[in-house]
Amino acid sequence: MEDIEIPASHPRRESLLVREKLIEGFKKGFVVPQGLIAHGRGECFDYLIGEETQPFAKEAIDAAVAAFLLARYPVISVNGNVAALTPGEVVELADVVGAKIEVNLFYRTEERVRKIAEVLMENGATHVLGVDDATALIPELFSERRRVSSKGILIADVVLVPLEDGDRTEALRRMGKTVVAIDLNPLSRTARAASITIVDNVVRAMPLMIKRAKELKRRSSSELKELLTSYDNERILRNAVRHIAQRLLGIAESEGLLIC
Ligand code: PTJ
Repeated sequence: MEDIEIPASHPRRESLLVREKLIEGFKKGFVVPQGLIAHGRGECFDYLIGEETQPFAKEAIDAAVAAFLLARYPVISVNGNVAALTPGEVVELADVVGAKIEVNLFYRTEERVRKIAEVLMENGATHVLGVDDATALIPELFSERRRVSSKGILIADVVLVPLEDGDRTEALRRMGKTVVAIDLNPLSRTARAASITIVDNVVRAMPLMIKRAKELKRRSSSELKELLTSYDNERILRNAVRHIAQRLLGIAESEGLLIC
């Protein structure tokens, strides 16, 4: 397949460049075809959201960063899509908040795990869990995502799961963990099961998390606790759904597509 040149003036240039990163990861064998489909679903929600980080996502980011800064043992879980889209940001965020990085895949093969760990190392990671040590199992979970490191997700108190499936989010919650999800679909089971849901594109949310982590690091732990206790995920999801519905109606009206 030929590589395409995306003109600087193309109105969808940013979105097309993101697609190219996933396609490159797919060609290198660490993004699964299902990951390309999942991204298409994400793009659709991103279009409805307005392709900009909205206030409900900013509020969730602050709560998520507070949870990470207060955590005893935080872990960032990485899959194929995340490795293709934000490998450098995963490493930098882990560094700023003092988190471990663990590869954890839905469509797990040892070859993909190894390739994703390599991508993270190329981006500055010094240690990646989940490669030869995913020997512990998350109870009551039947996908390959149940395999975790006993030095990582198994013992974590706070886990960041960008682009996650609902089953594992629910299983991690049942284990008493604080689960932070990044998911463009506010209605997904993951979005609803997570403790904190950042309804935003991972390519925008991760850099913003890094920026806020650097700023919030200077706050006292009681201020961070206050950010966390005043956070209400149900309210954030309702705001996200309302935003999408109002935006959709607004666009339809301006295009003359609303009959009543
Ligand atoms: O690499 P693996 O084997 O772990 O597989 C990864 C995928 C993503 C294929 C796997 O986890 C999967 O099938 O995911 P789902 O169940 O399709 O869920 C993906 C969710 O992420 C959907 O709710 C999408 O709307 C959302 N999503 C897709 N792209 C993005 C996104 N959310 C944030 N940023 C994105 N760029």
